[in-house]
Amino acid sequence: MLTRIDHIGIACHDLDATAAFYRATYGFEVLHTEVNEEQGVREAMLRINGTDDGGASYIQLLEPVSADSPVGKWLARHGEGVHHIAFGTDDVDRDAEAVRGKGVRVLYDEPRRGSMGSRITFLHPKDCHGVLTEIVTAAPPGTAGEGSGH
Ligand code: MC0
Repeated sequence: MLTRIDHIGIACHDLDATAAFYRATYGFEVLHTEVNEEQGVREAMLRINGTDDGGASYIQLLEPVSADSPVGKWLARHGEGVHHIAFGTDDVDRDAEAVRGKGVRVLYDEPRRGSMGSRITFLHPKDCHGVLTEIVTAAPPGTAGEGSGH
């Protein structure tokens, strides 16, 4: 069951400058940074609040590592802005299959590695009224790399 907004992913040209904006404007601090080569991003997670299920909600800043990555292509066409939303669940495998059964294209056969050791999959934006949608199960407490990954 999808129980929370895990994060909102925001595409940006300069991760450090964008993080500085969020810090100076709202007081949001970067909890974690890492490079995810498979996804083609350098990313920063800004924790906004805890949630009822023990999880948390984040702003995720995404800087592409190459022009032909999903975020690089998105930036070239649309410029900076909201790239995707991610719903949190305790079981991404189960919920991805449930969504697939409703005729929505799930982009991965098996969930892949996401931020802070999470397991993630994506739903095709053309099947979701134009919104690239992610489903994510956070790593169990104590197993994720909080702090700077790379
Ligand atoms: C592309 N489209 C989008 C979109 N990206 N629509 C809404 N939101 C987005 N973010 C639309 C394009 O405008 C285009 O529509 C159509 O989809 C095809 O786009 P394309 O540029 O030709 O690209 P494709 O088809 O090669 O790839 C699109 C697809 C890809 C969504 C399949 O971007 C993908 O696999 N995304 C999932 C992975 C990802 O985004 N990783 C980066 C975040 P028109 O109408 O113009 O034809 S990594 C992350 O978030 C992590 C690490 C984490 O959360 O832990």
